[in-house]
Amino acid sequence: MSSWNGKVVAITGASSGIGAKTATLVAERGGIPLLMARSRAKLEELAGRLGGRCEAYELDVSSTGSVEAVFDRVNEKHGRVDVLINNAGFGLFGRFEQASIDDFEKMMNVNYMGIVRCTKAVLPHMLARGSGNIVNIASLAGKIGTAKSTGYSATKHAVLGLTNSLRQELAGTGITVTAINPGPVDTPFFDMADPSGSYVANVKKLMLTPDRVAEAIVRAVERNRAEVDLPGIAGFGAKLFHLFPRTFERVSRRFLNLK
Ligand code: NJP
Repeated sequence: MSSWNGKVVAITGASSGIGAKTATLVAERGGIPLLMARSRAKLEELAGRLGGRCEAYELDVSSTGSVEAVFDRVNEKHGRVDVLINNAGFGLFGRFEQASIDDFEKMMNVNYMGIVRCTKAVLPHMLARGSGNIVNIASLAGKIGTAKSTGYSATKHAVLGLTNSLRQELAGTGITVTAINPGPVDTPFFDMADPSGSYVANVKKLMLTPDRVAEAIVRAVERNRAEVDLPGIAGFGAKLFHLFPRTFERVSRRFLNLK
């Protein structure tokens, strides 16, 4: 029997891309995916397709009230969340001087504060039960800065700081904390991040599929992995960057300026 069988799995950003694929895999393995995002119609359509015990919850992770109300309902109904997959997020690429303060605030409020809000909503219950998995979808952008990504990259650096610190705090509690760091993934993310399509054209050949990222998320939970970089070779690049940052920046300048 799959280790997902009967597990209550809350997935934010489940109306599209990586979140929707992850929900599909969880449902296939016998888990109970709780699909969360703002687009109710998309969630209901996916829940209908997945069938079984899948549920849809309209959720805006940028609102503390919305997060508290949704997780209160979940706790009333299920009494627990076994796995929280903090996946909701978006990016707006552009040069620093052209990006508005509002863009910086909105990305941080969803990508980083959204994770803070959802994690706060489930953690007390996980601690009381002495078990749980928290998975944060960060990014390779949380490890290496690239041009036109000052706002987005900062949110993902923040997510990794949170993830690594929380893992230390929760050691020995029975709760695991995992970071998933993909490179570019072929999802509707780029409709907003790269409306001109120029970045997508530059990295099209390197793009991961959302299925591959979803598989990695599921496997990371099954194996209690602390962190997964995708693809692995890009993770090696991130390690080189941390060892030799200035040399790496010099040698990889063209690659770090594809947006
Ligand atoms: O993007 P997309 P991905 N409250 O646009 C939801 C990271 N990542 O699957 O609310 C609640 O298909 C939105 O739903 P809706 C990325 O940073 C990506 O690629 O209905 N939900 C939708 O379901 C993000 O953290 C790439 O509009 C909110 C989902 O988020 C995660 O992967 C590379 C929300 C976004 O689905 C999933 O992105 C990488 C809110 N306020 C990391 N705002 C990549 N694609 O290249 C948005 O390294 N959502």
